[in-house]
Amino acid sequence: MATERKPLAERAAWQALQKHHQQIAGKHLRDLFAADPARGERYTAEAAGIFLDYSKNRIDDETLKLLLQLAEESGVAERRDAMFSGEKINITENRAVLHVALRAPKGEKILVDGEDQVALVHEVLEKMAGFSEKIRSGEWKGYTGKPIKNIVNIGIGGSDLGPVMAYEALKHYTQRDLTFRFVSNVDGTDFAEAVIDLSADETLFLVASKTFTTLETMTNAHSARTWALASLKEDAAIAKHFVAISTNAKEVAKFGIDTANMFGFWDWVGGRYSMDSAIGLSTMLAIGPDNFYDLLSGFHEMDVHFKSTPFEKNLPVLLGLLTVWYADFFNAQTVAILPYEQYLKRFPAYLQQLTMESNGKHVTLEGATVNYETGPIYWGEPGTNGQHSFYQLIHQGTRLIPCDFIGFFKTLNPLGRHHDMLMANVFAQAEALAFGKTADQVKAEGVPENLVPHKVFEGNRPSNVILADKLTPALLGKLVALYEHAVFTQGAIWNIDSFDQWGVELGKVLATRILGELEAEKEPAAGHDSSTNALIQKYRVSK
Ligand code: G6Q
Repeated sequence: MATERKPLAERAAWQALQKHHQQIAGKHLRDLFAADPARGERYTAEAAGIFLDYSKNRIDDETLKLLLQLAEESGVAERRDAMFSGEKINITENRAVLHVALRAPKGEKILVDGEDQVALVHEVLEKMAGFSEKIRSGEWKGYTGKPIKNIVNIGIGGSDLGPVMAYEALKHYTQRDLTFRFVSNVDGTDFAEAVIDLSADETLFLVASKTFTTLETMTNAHSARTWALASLKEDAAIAKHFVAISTNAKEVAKFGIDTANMFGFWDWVGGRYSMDSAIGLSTMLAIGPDNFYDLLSGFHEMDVHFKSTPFEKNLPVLLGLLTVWYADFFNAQTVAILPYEQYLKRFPAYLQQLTMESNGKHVTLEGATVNYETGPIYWGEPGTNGQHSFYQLIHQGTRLIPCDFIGFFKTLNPLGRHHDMLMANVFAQAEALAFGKTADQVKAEGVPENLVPHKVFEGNRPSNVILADKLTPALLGKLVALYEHAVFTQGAIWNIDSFDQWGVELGKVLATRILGELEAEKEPAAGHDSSTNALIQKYRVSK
């Protein structure tokens, strides 16, 4: 698929965007709206039940034309098609990137090395569904004959963030007599607090690890086994209280989990793209197989939209291009994700991994150092809480922070006027950021002269407003896929490998040597820099 392309900064559209930026940077959203009364309706797009208003961005028709031309010159469509057809586009790991196969309907075919992956996906889904039914109905009994009441997912990174986020997001749909806990950190407190009020004979551990070698997860899994055996006594109990989610059957068996109780996935599922694979077993246990299938169908609907819709109406492409616009031309360093939906409280944290692990790269696919900015920092909190903390800086600070507001027409918990109030805040915040308040407006309110500068809001701060009917399993799938493909679009333009994570791999090996030094009986040789040596020494004498 690799067509020779000019380096990004030499592409015609890129250079035209640089010139165009100089003109538009001086324009205020107030003027752009005044000049085009239909702007608020024109700069919108809708697909799969998700409505995107991107009119409050610092763009005009020329910007859009050039950004779309950039996508074209960068081969976004070709790269997308290569992904969907199972090509090994994760070149540094020589792997296909096929999370889209995880939600492809039964009967569709996607081949990798000649083998249809969709059929494999559905085999695992059916196994997960059978298992979930048994746990949810109480048919599956623990070692002492009691049904399972508590489910503890042990995993980290991609094997934790998706499951946690989905559990919180879909809590409304969960079976409430099951308790879910998630243990990720190697800090013993995480495990200790997760099981403090659980009894082992009613608890099931899901050990979720693609590699089954991750230090944190394996340490927690071993502690879980010790904890469970302290009351269940017999090794034979493990089979009733532990299942594995992994690609590594050998290590699973070594740990002592019967591989009949293993739910598999494949090397083409990246950790941060795995919440809809077997890694989502906790989600399926919580919401049930039917809802899980709905989640997958939502993902798939967005995949189809991304694959088949012209770019000017393509939600992930538009979202991705706008991020490139601010990151590379306005030098914006961050993007704020602001869901006005309490159930989405972990969504910003989830997106942090998806976006930053994918596009936090400094070399191109060919290994050349980039001469442009790549992935921005993603962060956020649910509204309205954020309004009472960090929004101040977004409104009146010196930095440009593009925001994504996410809201719903309907709430899952109707309560008096709460939902209208919540949504009034979405619209008001986006409006205030865009239009601000001039000195004249402030003066007209009778504000004393000396306070006027403090009460002026410059405005011209961009945002997207993303709206949908209500938060359902399908909607969550659409929303996640929307961002997955926006990240893909960015990565394709930046010409980076969005699917490797060498920075994470580094972390996995770094601590091992020092751990030995912290635990050694004999004083270790001072083999590090003077700071690290002194820190190790201080810890050894103080622990
Ligand atoms: C995700 C990363 C990383 C990974 C964790 C857990 O894309 O690769 O976050 O998910 O390091 O890895 P295991 O699932 O192999 O334990």
